[in-house]
Amino acid sequence: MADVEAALEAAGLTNPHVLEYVRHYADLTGAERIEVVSAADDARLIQESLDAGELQQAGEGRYYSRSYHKDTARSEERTIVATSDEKDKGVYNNWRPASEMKPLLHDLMRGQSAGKTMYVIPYLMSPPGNDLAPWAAGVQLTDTRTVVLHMIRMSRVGAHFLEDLEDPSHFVRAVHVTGDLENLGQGTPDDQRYFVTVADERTILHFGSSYGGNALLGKIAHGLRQGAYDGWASKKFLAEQYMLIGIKDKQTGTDYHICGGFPSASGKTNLAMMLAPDALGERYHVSFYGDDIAWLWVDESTGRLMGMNPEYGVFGVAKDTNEKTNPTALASLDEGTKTIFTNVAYNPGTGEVWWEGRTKEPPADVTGWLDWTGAPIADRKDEDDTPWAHPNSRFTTTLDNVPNIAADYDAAAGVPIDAIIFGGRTRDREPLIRAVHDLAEGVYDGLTLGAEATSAAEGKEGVLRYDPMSNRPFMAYGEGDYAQHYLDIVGAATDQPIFAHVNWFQRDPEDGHFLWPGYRDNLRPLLWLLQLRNGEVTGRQTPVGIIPTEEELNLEGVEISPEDLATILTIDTPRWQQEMEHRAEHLELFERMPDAIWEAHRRVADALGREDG
Ligand code: GTP
Ligand code: SPV
Ligand code: MN
Repeated sequence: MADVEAALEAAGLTNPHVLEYVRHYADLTGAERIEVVSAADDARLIQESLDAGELQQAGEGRYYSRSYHKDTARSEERTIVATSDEKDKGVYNNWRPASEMKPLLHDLMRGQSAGKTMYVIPYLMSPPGNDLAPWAAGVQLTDTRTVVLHMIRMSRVGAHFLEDLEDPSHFVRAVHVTGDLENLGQGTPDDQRYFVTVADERTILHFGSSYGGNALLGKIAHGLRQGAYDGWASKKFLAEQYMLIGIKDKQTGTDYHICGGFPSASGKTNLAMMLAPDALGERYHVSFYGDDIAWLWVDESTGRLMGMNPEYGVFGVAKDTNEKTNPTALASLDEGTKTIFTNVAYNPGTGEVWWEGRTKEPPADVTGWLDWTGAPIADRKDEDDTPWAHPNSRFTTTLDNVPNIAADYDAAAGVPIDAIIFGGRTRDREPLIRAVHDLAEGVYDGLTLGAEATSAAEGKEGVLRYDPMSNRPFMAYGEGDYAQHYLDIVGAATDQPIFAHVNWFQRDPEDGHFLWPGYRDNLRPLLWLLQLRNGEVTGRQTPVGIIPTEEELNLEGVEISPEDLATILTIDTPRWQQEMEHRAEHLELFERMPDAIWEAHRRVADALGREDG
């Protein structure tokens, strides 16, 4: 048996509550060795993974990995929030009693680490010293070395984060056991996987995957599900699947901050890494604070709504990342960045990687190229047009590799929030941008976000569904209570942010092309939003918010036809009237939905009704 105490002590981890927790799970899983890791262990662990064949070299200072072919995305069905109070049951959180889930997970994990090392990862999901740091400390246990390497990139890792806690018992206990991936019945009625957050005990128990949000427990499980629950239970904060950016107007010297939620694989990373379009680059600069998670709170001394990114890295979608769409991303995953690629196409002979949309055509010379499953491209039949890379293949890199990282991203204070935006893949109805000044209408708009699901979750791509606040897969407690908590937190701020709904994904009904060029040009509607907030433009009032006039949008250098532009700046009233009926049904699903949200719904529905005149 492993000597837990000696391992922790040698690593300077003396917190007795950590010792008790690690000892418990080392006993339960039967781990043979304990190894406490810190960020400084990265180079050694990389070398060990290379030697063991878990990683391969992808050029100088970059690495390639492949996950088991049935383990390539989050599983929403197998993800559960458990507590001891049935009142926490929502529509989307797959609530189960803690008394049922804990023994079940313990049974699944029992003895699974026999002969293996249990890595102990002390981490912090916030900039050090932040107001919310007391909810940000955690210790992940894992049996998989590449999960450690991902955690080192995605969160701040080191024993000291657990040594200086005000309440030494107040940290998240996050246990990850991979299990025998080849015998877990993924996607069958006999599925053995369980990804459980026991939210009222601040304990995360994930069994049956070594991929992404299923396995890196700081990110989604703590940063979103546990964070959301803690924010509500403490009445102090919101934890949202939001990107967070700064926009500097170099002419006036003003800094703005915008955060916002788009569902998984719908453009947060791309927006956060946005390079201003050439025509606007002299005047504006976009800086990256976060691309996937933001925690929001009100600063007690200034009364302002503040935001920060709890993460330390980027777990980005590879597909369609190229020089034109996202040069910033390419720089952040260049050689020497220690980026880890997962499930892209790989050429072991040359160390090159490739994914759909990296270049227009795949490499012409297929010699040596392997698809994401490891099968040689050269052996493919001519008619085989399956993608070389998995659609949810990703790159993992740290924030300090991101060229537009904000100078103060690591500062304790966080940044004041001027605007909150929602968006998703919506092929019709939703215009380029529509702004909403009223808090309840903004929250209502977020709650009724409808979008196409993506391959970030198993078996869901293209399905149209409501995804409240882009948080559907990460909801931790009842949606009505969530809406009230959101109104309370943002409502307590002295200077209210403006809300907006954006859509980069409207398509031509005939040939399917995207009407808006997107990517770098997405800065334009955001600049309009800030001008609207400043009273510099007035836009055009519609029943569903204020939309820009063509003259107000800075379109210098944009390639778009007049017809396409007119479509994305138009409200299709009959289509919206239909939508309102679906929204009413959607909101009725939730218990304790605040009156203010229903009132907002009725105001919008009435305004649409009046359009018929
Ligand atoms: P998660 O990490 O899963 O939460 O995803 P995300 O929201 O950060 O999505 P990301 O920015 O990685 O984008 C996902 C996909 O959408 C990528 O394939 C992008 O190339 C594509 N995409 C992003 N922005 C745009 C845009 O403005 N227009 C179009 N057409 N595609 C976009
Ligand atoms: C998402 O799916 O929204 C992600 C990727 O950010 S994962 O970490 O796998 O959840
Ligand atoms: Mn995400």
